[in-house]
Amino acid sequence: MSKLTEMKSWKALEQHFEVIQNTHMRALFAADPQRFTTFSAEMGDILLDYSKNRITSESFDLLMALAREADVEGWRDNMFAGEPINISEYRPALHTALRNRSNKPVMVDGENVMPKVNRVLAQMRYFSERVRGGHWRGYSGELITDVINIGIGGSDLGPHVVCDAMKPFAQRGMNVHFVSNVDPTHLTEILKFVKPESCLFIISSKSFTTQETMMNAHSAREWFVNVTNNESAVARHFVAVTTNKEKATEFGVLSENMFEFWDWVGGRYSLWSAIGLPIVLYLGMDRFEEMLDGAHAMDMHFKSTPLERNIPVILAMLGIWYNNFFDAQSHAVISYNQYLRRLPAHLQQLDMESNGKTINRQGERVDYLTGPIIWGETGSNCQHAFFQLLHQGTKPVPADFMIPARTRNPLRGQHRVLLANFFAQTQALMKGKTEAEALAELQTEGLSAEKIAEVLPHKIFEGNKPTNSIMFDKLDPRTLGAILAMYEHKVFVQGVIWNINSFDQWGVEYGKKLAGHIHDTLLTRSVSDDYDSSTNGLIQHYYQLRFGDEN
Ligand code: G6Q
Repeated sequence: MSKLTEMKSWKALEQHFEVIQNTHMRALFAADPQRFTTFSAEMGDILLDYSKNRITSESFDLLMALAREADVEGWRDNMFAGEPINISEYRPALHTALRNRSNKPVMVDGENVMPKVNRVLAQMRYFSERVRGGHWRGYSGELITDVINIGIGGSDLGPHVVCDAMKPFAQRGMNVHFVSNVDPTHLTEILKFVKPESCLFIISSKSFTTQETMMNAHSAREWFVNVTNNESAVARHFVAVTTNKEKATEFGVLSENMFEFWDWVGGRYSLWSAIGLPIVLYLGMDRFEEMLDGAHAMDMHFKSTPLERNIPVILAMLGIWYNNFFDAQSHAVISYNQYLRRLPAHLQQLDMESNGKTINRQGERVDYLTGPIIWGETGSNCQHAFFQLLHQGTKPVPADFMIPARTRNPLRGQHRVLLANFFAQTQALMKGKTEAEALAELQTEGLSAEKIAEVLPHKIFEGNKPTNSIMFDKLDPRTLGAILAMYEHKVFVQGVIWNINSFDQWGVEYGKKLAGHIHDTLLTRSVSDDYDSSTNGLIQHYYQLRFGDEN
């Protein structure tokens, strides 16, 4: 494969960009009344309208040519086939096998992994039915009412976004909590409101060595034993999700209460595995399987739909267009759905941990931009905050807007107002407001000519701000599964184009080691010649604040 910037389609896109950068979407819509039909795609009940993008049919064809030239189809097939595409960790990336509802064999090193995937799913069903049905109780016979997941990063963000989003499907009387931060406040504030007798702790850690998770797990265990004065009840109230059985045993988890997953499941792609256990306890296994079904449907769409109608591919290539040709530094995700308020946090990890890379697959430094900064909030809240920058700021921010057609909570027509805002914002971002339109508006307000001249420049909106609109019927487990899988594949396609490995995370691994030495320094209340003067100055300042003269 030739270098990205030397590809034929890349060069053609560079030339095409010179024309398009001066074209306004208003003109494109005026020229083609069929633009919505031309530039929209569907999968199940998910509609993607990408007509409000700075593209023509020629731009779209060139982007698809780039996807072909970079061999997106070949890489996609290799991923599904279990090839070791995670080249720096020598392993496949097989989150698709976790939701392979067809149950067709998926081979890793000559072994079909589907029997073990199914075995853990069956274990999750059995365990969750016992807990939810009141057969598995706390040591004193109380029903389990509070599931507390202790995990961080991939062992937290995925299940957390799903549990939040699927709240209407939760079992009555069952609460779920997520503890991730090593800041003791996180755990403490949760433990204040629960009783150990009715709590079930899930220690979720692929490695079972992550500092934050292990600190929180040991503190929770200590709290449990202190309050109950019953060490032998730990095994009944602590279960583990991990690839490291040995460490989980050392902690005191019984082997029958361990839920396994495998090194070919990356942390940020793991919510479909046993890491989804809090989801299952909160919603039930049937709902979890519906979510797997939705994700599998998106997998099949991604695997077999021609690139031109393939939703993850389209989203990915539009992202490449803005990232690499318009120099957009970020991408916003705005969901007009309160249940999806944690989606940006999950997508931040998924996207930025996967594609925040500078070195290509051949070990060389890339000379083009890779993964964007992902951010976002729920609408309509953010209209009253950062939308000012989207409308009139100097930075281009392409955005995905997302909304269900129907709400689960009909209240005095409020959802219709939400929809109106959704439509109005994407329309305004596309159209903008011309000087003539702004002038006409001001004139109707009866301002003096002098005042109008003063204020007019501030009332003009350039428009031409690209958005994707994603609409679905109702937010349910199936649709949520499909949406999450859609973003996973989008990120994968972009990684292929940028010729990077989207499945390692050495920056995160580095972070896991960094604090160790400094923690030893803090324990001995010393400073170190190894540190720079800023770090030593800050540490001394901390000692002064914390210990004062006693230091
Ligand atoms: C995800 C990352 C990272 C990881 C956490 C937790 O892809 O690898 O976010 O999930 O650091 O790791 P453990 O599950 O091993 O505790």
